[in-house]
Amino acid sequence: NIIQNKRLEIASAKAVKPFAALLEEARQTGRPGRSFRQALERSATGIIAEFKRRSPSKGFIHEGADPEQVVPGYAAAGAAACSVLTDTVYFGGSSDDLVKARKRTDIPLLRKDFTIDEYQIAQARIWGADAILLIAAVLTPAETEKLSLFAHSLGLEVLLEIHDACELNRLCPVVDVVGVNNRNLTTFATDVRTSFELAGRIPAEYLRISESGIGSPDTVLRLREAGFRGFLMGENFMKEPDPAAALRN
Ligand code: IGP
Repeated sequence: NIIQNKRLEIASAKAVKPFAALLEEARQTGRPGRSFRQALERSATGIIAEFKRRSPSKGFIHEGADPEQVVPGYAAAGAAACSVLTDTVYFGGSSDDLVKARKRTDIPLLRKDFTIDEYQIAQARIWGADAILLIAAVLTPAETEKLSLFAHSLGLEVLLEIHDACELNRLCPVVDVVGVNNRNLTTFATDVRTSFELAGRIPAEYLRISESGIGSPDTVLRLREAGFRGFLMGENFMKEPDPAAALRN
């Protein structure tokens, strides 16, 4: 499965470059950190536009898309921040996509991957991310806190993703943003009702975002009324020949 594969990927990366060396490099990557949370607070749109070539549920979405064109296009079209998939096996992304996106834009970038190890967080810093994703469903509360603190030590913010009420107990003060994933992880079906149901149960000190299956301005409006300040949208834009134009319009 995805997580087992991640463990193997991390182990082979460590064999090439040990963690200590990577960490040293990450610490020397001098770059003013952009706040993902603040960008959402200050944005008129709250849109987090995602660069995603394919997905396990949909297969190919836009295999040949160019991050150097799409990501700055998203920014120009008003995205508050962008999310870039770096998983290769399931999502067709890579470190290269994030590095290229970083070269072309100044808005905050989220490294979208299945983060289970500090190693990936140091990589994210080197590749130019401002924030990382932690998925409550695959981490213990202790791991969530440990990885969050490590991210902060490198100047990165943390998006914690939950997808049902059972995971509400994972919220810990060290996370910066809480995302409700509308995708059912077993069936892969999306239903924005998940966000409406969980909205009121997430304490107000967390900035809330809604993720997946958002496809219309009307849905964004209703989610905003329910208290969400960010809207993570991928397929809705990436399925178009010109993803940035799809956001612009
Ligand atoms: C975007 P959509 O339905 O707009 O393409 O969804 C994003 O929420 C989705 O890609 C996502 C995801 C994830 C991908 C949410 N959580 C975790 C990989 C890993």
